[in-house]
Amino acid sequence: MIRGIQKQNILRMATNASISELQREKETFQDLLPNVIETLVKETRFRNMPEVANWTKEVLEYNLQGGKKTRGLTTTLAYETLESPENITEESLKVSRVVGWCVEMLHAYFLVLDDIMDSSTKRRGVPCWYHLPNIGLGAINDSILIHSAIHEILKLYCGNMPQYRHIVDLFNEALLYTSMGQHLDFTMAHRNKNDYSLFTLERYSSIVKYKTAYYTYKLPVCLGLLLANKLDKETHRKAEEICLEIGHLFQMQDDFIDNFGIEKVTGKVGTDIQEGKCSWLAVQALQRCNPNQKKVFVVCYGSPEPAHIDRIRRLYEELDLRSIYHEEERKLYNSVVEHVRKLPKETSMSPDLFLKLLDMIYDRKN
Ligand code: DMA
Ligand code: MG
Ligand code: MG
Ligand code: MG
Repeated sequence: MIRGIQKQNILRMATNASISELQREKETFQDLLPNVIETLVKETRFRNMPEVANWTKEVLEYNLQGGKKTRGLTTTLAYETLESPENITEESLKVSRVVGWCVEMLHAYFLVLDDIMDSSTKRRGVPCWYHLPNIGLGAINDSILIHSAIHEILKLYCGNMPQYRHIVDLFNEALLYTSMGQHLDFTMAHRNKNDYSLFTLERYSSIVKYKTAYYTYKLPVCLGLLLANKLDKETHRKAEEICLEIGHLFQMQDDFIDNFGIEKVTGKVGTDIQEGKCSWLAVQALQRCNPNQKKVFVVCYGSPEPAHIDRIRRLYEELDLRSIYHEEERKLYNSVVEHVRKLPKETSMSPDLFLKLLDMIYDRKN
């Protein structure tokens, strides 16, 4: 008993220590942003057109504000954990943070477009970029400016590294897979509203693998490997496997939060029900509906009517999807931990990195 309590306290202390470490890293990471943006404006090809450079600065400042910074922090954390200690310097850490900001920019690029596609109104507590009265469809080109900023920055900071080509390839892979996932996500939501036969777990898994897991976890973790000059294919393959599992968990949480989250905490307003998304909640509901509930689902899902949206929310409560979610979240967490523990010793992957990534998101509310 006493041993049990001690063990719990030690665990809690360890978690607290890494939480404050993470908080400190988040501040250091955040402090670097003005420097990255200034460099972009003054030292890349953006300087050829100061007017547009200054506009891009505004676009970046608005669309990079707030948020959890999961992807940027994962990049630095992966680098720090995977690099040999004797190679870690203030300069190498800074480069990993800059690359982390490039991942955050890729995220911002997708979000600007995603909010248009999902008819969202709020993001990180402020209006979506396209929703601002002076922006509108100009947001489409602004997203291209954000994307171009990534490659200008990468060239400036990493252009001379032997791994540069691999780094660019990894960003391109993330772009391809995410756009494939976003296509699936969008077309699944804009299909015949009487036929939900395609809303299966298999389909769900492939949507979230492509639209979220690659760019949210595989990209930053493998960037950490590349920055640490670890190019071994088998190591990258193993890392990808685990990253895709964590990414699946991450998007399942996002889908839960879309309906069950609190706007003040999430900073956004869910639209999955009215948009008719093939979300985790929709797939679970369809698996559990009786014939009457199925009729309700077919009539109300994907409709903008407030009464229809309310009815689906009630259906989710009737089906007890909250408890089913918490159980599933725990199950997925445990299965990733299990997988991580089985990592072969000879790869340079650190189980510790993945456990930290899992703890960063477990039971998240935003
Ligand atoms: C997120 O899906 C995927 C990308 C590529 C941004 P989502 O639309 O569920 O995200 P959010 O809930 O943040 O709008
Ligand atoms: Mg979306
Ligand atoms: Mg969205
Ligand atoms: Mg969502």
